[in-house]
Amino acid sequence: RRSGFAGRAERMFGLMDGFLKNDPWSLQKDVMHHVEYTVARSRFSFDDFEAYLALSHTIRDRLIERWHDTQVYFKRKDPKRLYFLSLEFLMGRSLSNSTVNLGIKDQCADALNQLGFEFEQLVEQEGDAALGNGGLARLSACQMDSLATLDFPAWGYGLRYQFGLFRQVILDGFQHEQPDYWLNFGNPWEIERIHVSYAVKFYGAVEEELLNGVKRKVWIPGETVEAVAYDNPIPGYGTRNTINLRLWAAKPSGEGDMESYNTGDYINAVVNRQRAETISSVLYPDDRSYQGKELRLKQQYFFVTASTQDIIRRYKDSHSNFDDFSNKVALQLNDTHPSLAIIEVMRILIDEENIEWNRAWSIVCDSFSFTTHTVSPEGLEKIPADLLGSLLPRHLEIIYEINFLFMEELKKKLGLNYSQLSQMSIVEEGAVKNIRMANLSIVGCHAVNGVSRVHLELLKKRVFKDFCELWPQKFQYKTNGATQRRWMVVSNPNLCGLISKWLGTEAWIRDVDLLIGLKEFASNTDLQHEWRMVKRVNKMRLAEYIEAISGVKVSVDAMFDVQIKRIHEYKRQLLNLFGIIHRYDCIKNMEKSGKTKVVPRVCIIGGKAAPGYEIAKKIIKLCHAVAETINNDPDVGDLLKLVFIPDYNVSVAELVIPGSDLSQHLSTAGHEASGTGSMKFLMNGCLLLATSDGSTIEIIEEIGNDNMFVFGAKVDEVPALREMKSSLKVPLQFARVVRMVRDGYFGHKDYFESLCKTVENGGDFYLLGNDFMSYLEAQAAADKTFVDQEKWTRMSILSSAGSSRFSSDRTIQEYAEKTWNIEPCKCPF
Ligand code: 4GP
Repeated sequence: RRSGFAGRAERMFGLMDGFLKNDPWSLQKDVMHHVEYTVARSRFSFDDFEAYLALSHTIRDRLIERWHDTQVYFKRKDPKRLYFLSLEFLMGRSLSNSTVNLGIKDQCADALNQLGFEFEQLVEQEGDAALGNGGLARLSACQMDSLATLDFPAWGYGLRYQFGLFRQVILDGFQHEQPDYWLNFGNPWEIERIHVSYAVKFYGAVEEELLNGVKRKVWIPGETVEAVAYDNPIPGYGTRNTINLRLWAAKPSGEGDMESYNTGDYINAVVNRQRAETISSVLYPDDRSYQGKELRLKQQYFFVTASTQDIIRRYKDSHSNFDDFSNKVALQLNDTHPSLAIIEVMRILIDEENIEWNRAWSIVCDSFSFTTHTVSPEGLEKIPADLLGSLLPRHLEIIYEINFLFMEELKKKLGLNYSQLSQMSIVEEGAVKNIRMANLSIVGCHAVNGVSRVHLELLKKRVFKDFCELWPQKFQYKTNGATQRRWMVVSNPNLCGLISKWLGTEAWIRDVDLLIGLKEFASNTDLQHEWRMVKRVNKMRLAEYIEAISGVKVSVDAMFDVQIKRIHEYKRQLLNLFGIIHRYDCIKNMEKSGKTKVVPRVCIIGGKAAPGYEIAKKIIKLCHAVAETINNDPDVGDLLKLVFIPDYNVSVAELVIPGSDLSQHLSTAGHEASGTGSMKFLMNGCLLLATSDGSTIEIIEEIGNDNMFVFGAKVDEVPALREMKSSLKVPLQFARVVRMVRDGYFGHKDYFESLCKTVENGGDFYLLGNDFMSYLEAQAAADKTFVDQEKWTRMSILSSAGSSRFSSDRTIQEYAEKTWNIEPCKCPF
């Protein structure tokens, strides 16, 4: 009956854009409806936040409609689907992005204007969905946008943390962490699916059972909770396709109710059950460091089992056996965080679906692929075997079995080379026995991807050397990308208008290769003039923001020089600060006449430090201490300002990037797997000052060395420099700035001592001293170019023109063809 109705509806509405209309009048009517009946405020009196909620519900209705059409169509066509498993998604705000992708932003703005509201102001009412830490998490969000836009039949799966990444509050220059209550005022962008829920089992024991004469393992759990689905529609741009990001929340399970209540301890029983919710309560705020905590493991398994149960249920809805599983299902692991999915699918196939081991294993290997985001072996996740065995006893057995078979296979190939066998083993023996999640992922996946070309080279040479030699065909790379929809269209509408005007089309928003067309106008004085005007307006907006948050007034004639990213020693915010101190010192010691030649700078730094990362927190404090001195020094005035932007997140980036002239990417070569911030700056015509590292190497190839400021040791040079670092001569300028900090020029002498130590006496692991002079030269070149505004603007236009390779559309297209083997499935109505 349902399909009959669907067929009729399709005939009735087939050529129409669904039930809901998108002209300003219809939108306005729907907004008023939601004010009155959803937000439950009088239509004669509602404020900006209530208007935001009503508008969001209006958009959400349209998203749901498209979502339904897309899912019905996918179901009918039954294409191979991609399931993207990630423990982190940094989605940011949804309102602006959704209206852009639905192509109804102007209509919404009109509708609101007539009601006396400003669209841009309502956008500001929305908090960020910050369910992730940094690069890896924002990459997932960009890739979801590209998957939807390119019409791929994909689903994202993740965890619906009640508290996202902590809010960074700065008190007296020190970082303090506060909880992110992002769900407190409701979230109009999600759809709660009470009926889509799965039981999640923990602890207990494994027993053997005889079923029809066959021995079977049965896991008797000690605790059961429920995973409930929350769907977040992800609209594509210029298509009706709207895909799903399904996030799981933990709820107490209905099972066992009677038993606990009968004990008489009713209150305790209820309270204990409520504890189930803690599983999805908080995001771990560390990137690239793993502590083997039980809660983290619970989160991983919770999200993995709910997702795989859901995926298998969907597969079984239209298939009677597993013969076609790997032709219909691609499972992508975003880093090792979801790698228990390999074991979970194995467990379901052998224990619940009674599939024989070898067949199950080949289904698993054919379906799974994995992307790693790290360059260092220390960054790889390990889980203590004891912990895993107590929480997931059956899974540990399966891991041991997989490892046993893998070791047997290896022995045949490598002989009894025990050192190599132990390196490659999934189980790390030692005082504490650990499960190496990366080794498990490599063994259980048909493809392992790095996130830039040099990243793959490093994996081959260092991190996964033995595995690369064993299975060279498994290892590939897909250079990361960022979506131009959010990072250009949403965050820099003026620049987009200008680009479309000069290209004579908006088609580049879907077909990003068209951006290269800007190249031929790079020297055109009219374009250059308009280009500078757009930048100036964006800088004014940023200057207002800076004044509002810090009280510091900055001049838009100065060069806006930005470094925004997580605070890490390898990202070398400290190098930036040392450069700023050097600049300050030079200005202080300059004659008056010399000062007229100084290019004024506004240095902007933003980023969060992991709560337990002491050195990173000291870097934040140093930034504030230096800013305090510089910004209040009348000798310096507008020649130099330093501002720390607190609580850096996606929306802050959307404001800062379009208003930047120069952006810094300073990682010690060989440490940044890819880097995606640089791509967003590039798209927006900000010049890059960067080391040859990660994806920057490919950016240099694309736009040329002379269109950016490259400095520092190269990837291949770093290991030798590190060996020699205790004998390397530190430049005087470097020694001087470090001494200024050490001697208390910026106060807090004792507090900064350990920070100074990280770069002194041969301890300079990240080679700040080595790269310092080259860094200053690059900075001087940037100053010199900035004075020549024509040249600067030309380089800026060429940066945008050359950015198309760094769109996540390109990344996703490559994954689709080379790793997932999926094809577009475009919803026709
Ligand atoms: C980051 C990498 O550090 C960065 O180079 C890369 O661009 C990004 O992933 C996306 O691939 N890693 C993380 C992490 O964010 O948590 O390991």
